[in-house]
Amino acid sequence: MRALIIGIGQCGTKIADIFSLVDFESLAINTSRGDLDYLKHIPPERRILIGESLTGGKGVNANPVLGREAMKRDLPMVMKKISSIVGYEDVDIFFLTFGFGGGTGAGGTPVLAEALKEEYPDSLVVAIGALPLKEEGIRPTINAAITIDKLSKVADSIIAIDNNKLKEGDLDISQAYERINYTIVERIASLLALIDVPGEQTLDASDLKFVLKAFGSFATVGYAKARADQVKSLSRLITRSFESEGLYLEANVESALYGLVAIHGPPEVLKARDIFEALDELTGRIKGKQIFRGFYPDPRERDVEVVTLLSGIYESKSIEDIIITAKRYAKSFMKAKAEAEEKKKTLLNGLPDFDDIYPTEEGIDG
Ligand SMILES: Nc1nc2c(ncn2[C@@H]2O[C@H](COP(=O)(O)OP(=O)(O)OP(=O)(O)O)[C@@H](O)[C@H]2O)c(=O)[nH]1
Ligand SMILES: [Mg+2]
Repeated sequence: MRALIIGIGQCGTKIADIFSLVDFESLAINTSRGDLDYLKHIPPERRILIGESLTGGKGVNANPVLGREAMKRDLPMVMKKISSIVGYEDVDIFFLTFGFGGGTGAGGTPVLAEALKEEYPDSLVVAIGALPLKEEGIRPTINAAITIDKLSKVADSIIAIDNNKLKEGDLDISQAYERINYTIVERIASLLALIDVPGEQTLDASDLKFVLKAFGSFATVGYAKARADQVKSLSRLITRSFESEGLYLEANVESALYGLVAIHGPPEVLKARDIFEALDELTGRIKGKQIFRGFYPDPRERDVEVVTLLSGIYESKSIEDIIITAKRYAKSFMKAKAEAEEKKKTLLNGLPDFDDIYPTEEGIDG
């Protein structure tokens, strides 16, 4: 199972940088030279500055039109770099990490996703994006809504992380971002660590790809962990992994089409009856009724860890809030713009040109 992580924009490259720390192949792309310099773990030759001719390396200031243009202009350079990293061994999944609310990530990610799908038709492209905080205002919300629309047409799945879930703790914003970024990496890394490894009943890359190939709908990764000697009910732990406390997205898990559950822990806790009971319940709850499962008994392990991937989700309050707010704003903005244009036309209508007022000077005509 081979994954390549590509971070776009500041939020995305910060997340990719953590992936690099835990030994994933990662690449950072940004319009801001300063933000690229700030990364700690991705080696300098894997940091790509795009749109320099457009922005002078200073970022795009939350303007996705510039972010899109920067990615388009430098796409040949970006694709060449990716091809040199990919080499002769196939990549199963490209994970694109980014913030939905900014300019570089929101504008550039759909352009790159489309190019990757074209160049690597057998690989999956999965977008992992952070949704803006409500307090950030209308612009990030618009950026997010339009980017969701674009990605839903090119990506295989969109794993959206709702930053509004940050507010549930009492951390300051940068600590809170940090926490959410680590959580994203921990979840995806735990999931990928259980693919293609020997076990009782295991998951392989094709299972994971099947689940994530969900026509640009939403996916979410849940997680639960407990000390083995404190697990009273394995069924409860599995259930907890896919309930909202585990997910960072307000979503109706019952609208999911596919699921994948991986359980890792000491053999005496992984009792077949408990596992099947919990998985039966989950299978019954989700619309698609298809759950892939992997059990990994490990005598050295003292913790029980459950990773749950649900995909094909189309009901999410986090997403709906953004789309509805963006549509409402767009409608009133378009109306205000049309009124302004109409007003200008009426106001200026009937003015003469200079020539109607000033007699032609001798010397101009001949
Ligand atoms: N989870 C998380 N969200 C972040 C982080 N940094 C920024 N964001 C969110 O991402 C959005 C801003 O995206 P950025 O990545 O900063 O913007 P960018 O893609 O670099 O684009 P420009 O700065 O406009 O060039 C906002 O909605 C923030 O809430 C982070 O480290 N973690
Ligand atoms: Mg930036």
